[in-house]
Amino acid sequence: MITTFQENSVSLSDTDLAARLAFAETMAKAAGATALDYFRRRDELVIETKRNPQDLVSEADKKVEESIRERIAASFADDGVLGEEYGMTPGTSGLTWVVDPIDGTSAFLNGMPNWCVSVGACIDGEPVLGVIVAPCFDECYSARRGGGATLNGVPVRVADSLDLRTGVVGLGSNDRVEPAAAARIVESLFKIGGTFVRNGSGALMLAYVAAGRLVGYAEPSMNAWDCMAGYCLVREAGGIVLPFPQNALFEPARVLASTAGSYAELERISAVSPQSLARA
Ligand code: LIP
Repeated sequence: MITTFQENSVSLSDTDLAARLAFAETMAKAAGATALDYFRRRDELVIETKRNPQDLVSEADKKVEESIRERIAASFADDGVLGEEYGMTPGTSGLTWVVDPIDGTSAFLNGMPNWCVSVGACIDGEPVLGVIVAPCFDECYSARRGGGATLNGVPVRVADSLDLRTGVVGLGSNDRVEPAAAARIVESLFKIGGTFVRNGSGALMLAYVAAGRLVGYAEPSMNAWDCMAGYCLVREAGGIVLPFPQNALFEPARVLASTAGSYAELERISAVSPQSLARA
């Protein structure tokens, strides 16, 4: 069955998306190799801070995003691109790539392996492609809408047999969230007998939800480039996600993803008031 996603009077067929997925996998793996080279030379990197001393960026982030943008421009010049380091470049094809060149920058710059290259793509704000490459683990998570999700080419599915008491939840938070609100999420999870991990890469933890390693992921305020690839992966692996605001890819928003069985409870546990957001 040929599925066509109508958007902005431009239709992208299954075949179109499959071609972009193959391109995205090659591109993300090449970007991952570049990032890994920087990772091995990280002591040479000039590190800058953004919003605060925990919000870091280096030449590696910028050069990897530049390499991704060059490849997209060479192959799909009419596509739009939204990247963490260089913002929005509008396109006319109806598809926008949503890219975090190095997600888990803090882990990366502190010499830890839990970082990844996250390449998503949206049509009308809806994720239709997702590739997450974790070079230190030699893992490539990949999905397109309607095509299922894979890890290194092997199909994956969310952990339907687990719940918040038997599985592990990924949590994220940062300076945009009132500390007490973030702590309440942890407290609520512990109170029901759950537990959590936070590895600093929301994209990689969303990939872990798709692969059945985490039962869910929640973060009160996260950027589109951190979550769009992971959202496509989780949906295609049989999970549920909280849709990202379609016309507000520039603004951080609440992110939630899990198995169908745990979604309602994780939504309740991880809810925070609007007053506890946007501190920065
Ligand atoms: C990170 C996100 C993570 C969030 C961190 C940071 P970065 O992205 O993946 O979910 O909690 O504060 O924003 O900055 O490493 O690309």
